[in-house]
Amino acid sequence: CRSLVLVLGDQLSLDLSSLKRADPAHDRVLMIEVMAEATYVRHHKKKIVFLFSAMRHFAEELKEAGWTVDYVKLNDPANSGSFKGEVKRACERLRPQRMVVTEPGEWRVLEDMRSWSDAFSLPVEILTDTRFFSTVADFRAWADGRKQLRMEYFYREMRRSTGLLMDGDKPAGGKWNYDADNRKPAQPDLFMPEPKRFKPDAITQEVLDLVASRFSGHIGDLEPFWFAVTRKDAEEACEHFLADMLADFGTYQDAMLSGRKFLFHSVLSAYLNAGLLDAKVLCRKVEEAWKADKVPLNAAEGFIRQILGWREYVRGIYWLKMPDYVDSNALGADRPLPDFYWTGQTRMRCLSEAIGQTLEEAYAHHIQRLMVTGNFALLAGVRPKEVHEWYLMVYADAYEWVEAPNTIGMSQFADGGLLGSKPYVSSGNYIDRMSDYCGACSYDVKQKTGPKACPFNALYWDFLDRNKDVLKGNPRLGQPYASWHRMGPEKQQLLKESAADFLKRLFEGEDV
Ligand code: FAD
Ligand code: DLZ
Ligand code: SF4
Repeated sequence: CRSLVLVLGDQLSLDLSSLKRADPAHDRVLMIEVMAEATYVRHHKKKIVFLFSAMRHFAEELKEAGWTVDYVKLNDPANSGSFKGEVKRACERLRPQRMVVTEPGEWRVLEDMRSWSDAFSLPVEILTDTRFFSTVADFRAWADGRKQLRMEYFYREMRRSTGLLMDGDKPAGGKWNYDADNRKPAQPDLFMPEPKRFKPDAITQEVLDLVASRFSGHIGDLEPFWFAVTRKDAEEACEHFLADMLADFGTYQDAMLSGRKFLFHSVLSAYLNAGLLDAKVLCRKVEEAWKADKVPLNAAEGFIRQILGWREYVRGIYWLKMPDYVDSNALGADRPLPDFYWTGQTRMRCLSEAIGQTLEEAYAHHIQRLMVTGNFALLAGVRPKEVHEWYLMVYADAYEWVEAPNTIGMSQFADGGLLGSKPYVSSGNYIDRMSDYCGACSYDVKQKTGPKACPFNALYWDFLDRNKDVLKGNPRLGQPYASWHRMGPEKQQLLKESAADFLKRLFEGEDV
């Protein structure tokens, strides 16, 4: 063939820049299921099923659109197990004049790709990923020379450049951000919507069997498997969200409820990140829904900010700071990840809920990731890289470009405040306010010290005290440090002893 177009597992879009550069009449598409990608961290079983099934369905979609696709399945006896090995075999088989690929989402894959031209003696063209609103170069230019990077300012630029929710050069409604109207706790409600679920078809069933036999040692429940694996179904899930959930998205964005795994969240991240949904189209649809008076502005703005703001911002930070970023450890945290992250078995109800549903669904919503599992790891002083690998492994939407900045930067403050202005830590009080977990917990959120006290309480103060050299100058932590000083040495000592006692029991493997 003339050009060989490699389409990666998270590039499942007909509008991909590499496909646009090629011609179905002369060129060939290569898609490969490889062991190395499924095991460089041992991904959740559901994540592997989702991706392999979505890849197989996308290959069918490409064929219907007139492309010739070379698809290598994981269990093909000749499969060499890595991208490089499979590209080598494809070059020998198809003798292309050149290769075309859209830039990958992970630094390690880009590094690998950069070696292919020499290794296989052919030009390898690596194209910009136009599925994002901004490019890696745009972000670098925006960041260049700034003393401090903050999402909010980047987001305003993005609103201006895209015109999304703009009224001329002013933000729609007069404010850039409507978070003051959001962040309400939710009440159990029988009529709360649920995300759209889909029945596995024959292709998905075959992948379920493959993953059951080849990845039995990986964590997570394989079934029930209900994710969309085709563009059509992902679009249906999206329409369902727009019609039934978006209106309350902003209001309950930070809420958590026992047994309500999704609340008013979209559960669209896995589809967006794999290419089944287009972020630009989705943001326009949300804007349309607001213009048609179907959803309030706080919901539309809150949702668009997550995608146009946060999603683009974290990607920019990733490419600005890799490869060192994932080794950041500004607070010198050096404890191992507690065992219960792999089982969900802990008496702390908030953690057993968040981890339990993660193992079941390969999904937890943002505030669970940030203020429950992330908060606990940060308070307990867990090595950021171990926390990072856990998040990369357990969520169906996790690729390093989006997961690492969220974990290393936003959640673990391991980059020392490059991505965000303060560490997201809280005592049990915050979790109690935003959820109904504490009422059913074996710990008492109101007690500060002693064996019955909510562990987040003493750990919170211990964290602040332990990291005071790095954190006490942070203007956003002025109030907590002032409260800590007002407590006086005796109370401080009790809190520190309580934290030390809990950490000792935790890492000695006692049932906490
Ligand atoms: P919704 O709440 O419905 O939000 C809508 C969309 O906004 C999401 O689908 C997502 O595309 C985008 N979004 C929201 N918050 C963020 C954010 N902080 N960064 C980037 N995009 C965002 N998101 C991932 O897509 N992959 C990850 O691997 C990932 N790892 C995370 C790790 C940690 C420690 C934390 C705190 C957050 C992480 N996030 C990650 C961000 C966020 O938690 C998820 O995007 C969100 O929970 C996905 O669920 P949803 O589709 O229901 O989101
Ligand atoms: C996550 C993943 C997995 C599990 N398997 C594959 C695969 O077999 N083939 C493939 O092309 N992509 C896979 N992926 C997604 C890649 O890891 C992803 O494309 C890179 O990490 C770049 O983001
Ligand atoms: Fe979590 Fe503490 Fe509440 Fe228990 S009491 S659910 S440990 S915050």
